[in-house]
Amino acid sequence: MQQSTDTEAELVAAHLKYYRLEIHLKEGKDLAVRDWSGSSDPYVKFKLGGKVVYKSRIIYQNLNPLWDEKFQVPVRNVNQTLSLAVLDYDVGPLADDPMGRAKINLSSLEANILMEKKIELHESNTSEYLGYLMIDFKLVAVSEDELQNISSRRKQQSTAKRASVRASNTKSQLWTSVVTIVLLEGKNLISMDDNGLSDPYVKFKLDGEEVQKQGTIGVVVDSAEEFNQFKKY
Ligand SMILES: [Ca+2]
Ligand SMILES: [Ca+2]
Repeated sequence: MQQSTDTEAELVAAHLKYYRLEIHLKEGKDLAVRDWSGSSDPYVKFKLGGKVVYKSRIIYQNLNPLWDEKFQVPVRNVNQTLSLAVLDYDVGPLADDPMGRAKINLSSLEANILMEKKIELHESNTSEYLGYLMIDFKLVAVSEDELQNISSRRKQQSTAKRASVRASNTKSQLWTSVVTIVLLEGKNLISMDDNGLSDPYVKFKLDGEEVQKQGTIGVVVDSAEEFNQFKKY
């Protein structure tokens, strides 16, 4: 009887040789200042096997951000390191400022038990205190089928996310491309007509395409001297 139970347990163990890593990114504390404002816009990037497996949302202007984000990562091999980096989101072409990183050896996590961890952040080129993150981890043994399911669910989610990011980018393009131009005045323009004056107008082009043609406008002349100069043309 005992022997048959052992065999069953062995069968189950052999069947469940993969894992799903449940991660609950809770919060950050005492994070580093990376903006002129005296604060930062932190987000966390998780990598497994050199691939980014999750990016948290950005919490603007906050050194004690509350993320409260949960996600799952399929794990084929438990002898891997999960690395995470906290970054300060900045507008512009330059890379976001590093705010500290950390590594978690997956084999150090006990399977099927919720591990609440305080992750101290560090950066190799500085001894500056960078604060810490509070993260819960749970490594759950799963079958290959379950692992496949998690992978395909994640793919669907990231496709949906990309589509919604694309949609919101289109929306923001419509709005960020509105430029208000106030045409104030022209000075010292050239006379082109027989009467020594001109009937000036201004064309605006964007990417070679005419977007607005201003009709005849009045030329502002501030002084008699300027008017005389104007007449000389
Ligand atoms: Ca910055
Ligand atoms: Ca920033």
